[in-house]
Amino acid sequence: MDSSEWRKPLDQLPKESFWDNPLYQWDGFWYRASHLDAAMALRSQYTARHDDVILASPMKTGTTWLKALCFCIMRTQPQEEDAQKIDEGTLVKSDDGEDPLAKNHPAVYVQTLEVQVFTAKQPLDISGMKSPRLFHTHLPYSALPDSIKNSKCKIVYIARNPKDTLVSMWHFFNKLRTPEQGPYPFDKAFECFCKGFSHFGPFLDHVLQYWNESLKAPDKVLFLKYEDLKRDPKGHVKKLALFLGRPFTHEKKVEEVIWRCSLERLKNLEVNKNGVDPWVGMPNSAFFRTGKVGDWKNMFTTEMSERLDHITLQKLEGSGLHLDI
Ligand code: PAP
Repeated sequence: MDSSEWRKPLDQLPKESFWDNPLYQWDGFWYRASHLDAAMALRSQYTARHDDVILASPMKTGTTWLKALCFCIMRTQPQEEDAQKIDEGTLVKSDDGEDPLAKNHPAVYVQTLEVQVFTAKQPLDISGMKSPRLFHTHLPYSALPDSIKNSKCKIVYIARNPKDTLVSMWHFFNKLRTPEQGPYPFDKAFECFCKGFSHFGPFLDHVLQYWNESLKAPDKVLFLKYEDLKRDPKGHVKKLALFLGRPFTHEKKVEEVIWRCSLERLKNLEVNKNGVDPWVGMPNSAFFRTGKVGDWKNMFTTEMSERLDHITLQKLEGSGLHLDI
């Protein structure tokens, strides 16, 4: 058995602090204790189906957007073989015209395996779920269950430039702080991130693992970048649909999916303005902020920017991957 298959008790794992809370290192990555327990349960209990779709991401790189897009594509776009039958009139496409995204946060429809499914108390029974199943995970590629790696199921990954990711993370975790605590000092958050101490970090190792897998198996792992989706949503949403085996045949449909999943629309829906997620008690609104590329310029000093650029370039050197820096 692989030595990384089992983990030692928490008090024997390397420990570091993320914003004054403990993170534990397992097999090269940092986890909160509850995420680590869930990851172990997932590794031992998840059996992939060949038609599962797994979305993967570090934190704050466009997870919610990707969840909405894939959910919308898989709900409204027929699989390739069915599309022809629909055109021929031998199959009736069932689209009730209602948009579930108007009623719930995308996380309700695409659950994160280590947060909502393999929870410490009682894992959900997903064995009876209708195919194709659509899940999400923040776990690094190396920590995924073998059954995901070895089955034919597809993985869609979304990465983002590290500077905007950090700023997005800073705003998000500040929402969990009391007014007395005030925002966590940004320079300390920056240090933490540069050292790789973040949930499921080091960030760049996480990104590189999936990047390398996407090069080895492009039919299995699709690697997307937040900035590319922003720059050319049509091109990338079409690519995504094609990868999922549900290519668009009508331009108008692509535009509709992009609109349904747009930050502007989702952010202003009642459920996302006022709802609270039932799993960790976070307001839904915390997942929708500015979505700006280059928002880091409002927080970074020149020195910070140069230092993180240097770390990024050094880490990605020779990989063929370029992140907007
Ligand atoms: P998660 O990993 O905790 O689920 P995630 O959804 O990846 O969070 O990150 C939220 C970021 O995605 C926010 O970025 P910002 O802080 O820089 O603004 C959020 O605004 C952005 N985001 C959420 N939904 C969308 C969307 N539909 N389109 C574009 N960006 C989005």
